[in-house]
Amino acid sequence: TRDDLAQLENFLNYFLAHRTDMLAGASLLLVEDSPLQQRSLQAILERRRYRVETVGSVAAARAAMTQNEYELFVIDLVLADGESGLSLIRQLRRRPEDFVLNPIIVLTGFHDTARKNELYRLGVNDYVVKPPHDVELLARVHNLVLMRRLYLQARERERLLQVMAVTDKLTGIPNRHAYEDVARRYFERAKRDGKPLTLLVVDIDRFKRINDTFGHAYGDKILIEVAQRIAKSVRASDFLARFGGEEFVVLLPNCDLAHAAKKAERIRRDIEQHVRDKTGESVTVSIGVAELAPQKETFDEGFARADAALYAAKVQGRNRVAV
Ligand code: GH3
Ligand code: MG
Ligand code: MG
Ligand code: MG
Ligand code: MG
Repeated sequence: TRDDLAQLENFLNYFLAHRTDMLAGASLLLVEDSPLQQRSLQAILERRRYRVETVGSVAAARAAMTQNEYELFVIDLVLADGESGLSLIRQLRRRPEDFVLNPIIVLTGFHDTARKNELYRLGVNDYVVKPPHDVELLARVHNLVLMRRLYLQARERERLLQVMAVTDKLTGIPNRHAYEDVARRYFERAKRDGKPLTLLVVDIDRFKRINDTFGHAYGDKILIEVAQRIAKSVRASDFLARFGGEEFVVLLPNCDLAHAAKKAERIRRDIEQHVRDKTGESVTVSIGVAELAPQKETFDEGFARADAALYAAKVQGRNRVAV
């Protein structure tokens, strides 16, 4: 009834007023061959400030789709020259996520159940019989645009959380969580393949003094520099992570103890030469190296040997590599 529709319109207005950012400027592709229908549909949709592009044929729709991304497709079934919107619908339903990413409303004069069912089976999201009522069409359009945007928002949030979970915020390199995961996998692989796997534990020397002398923020800056220096020295197959405070770990697959010690020495020298504090004094690191023995020990036991080597390097005077 008219009252119901007025109420629905009120609701829609309320909804839109509070979710303008969720629906603002949505881009729609209207595939409709009748100029008269084109004008009236466009007027309805543009009243809600949707950006509507209108095409009259399958070919024009295909061309538009290669140029632009659309948040919703409103597709008429019978197009000019006896063409059918079905081929477009099939094209828009190739991947499972198309149902959400390429929502489709079929707009048609047909309203028999068999046809409706066939279209739903093809994966269209909605079906509106012509001539559509403004409010109904807009409600359906809003639902689908909102669904798509919420989905993309959730997906992006999920992606960000996944990255955040494994990244150290300060230095941007993998964090301890990532390290533990990767270490377990590298260790299992080395055990299986019988290939060497070595571990470096890198600890900045007298870092507390840097913080105490120049402040915590300056200490952070040094931490970032050291992380970047180490990152530059390791290969893509090597795995660098921030283990904790001013300690880093590097996993070197297919690298034996002698090579790992050489690599550690290069890292040590590189930092000594290139990382300096405000007064021009070198920032240095001590590095403990251990080749893990996956056949004979657990990862933690191997780690303990690298950590013991690091302790030895500290005791021996710092700024050195110990095996
Ligand atoms: P050593 O040569 O024996 O390793 O001495 P050290 O001072 O480096 O070692 P210690 O473990 O005594 O101190 C580490 C310091 O690192 C203490 C802590 O405040 C600082 N630290 C840990 N995490 C951060 C951080 O994220 N930012 C800054 N600026 N400092 C940190
Ligand atoms: Mg038509
Ligand atoms: Mg310490
Ligand atoms: Mg230290
Ligand atoms: Mg430490």
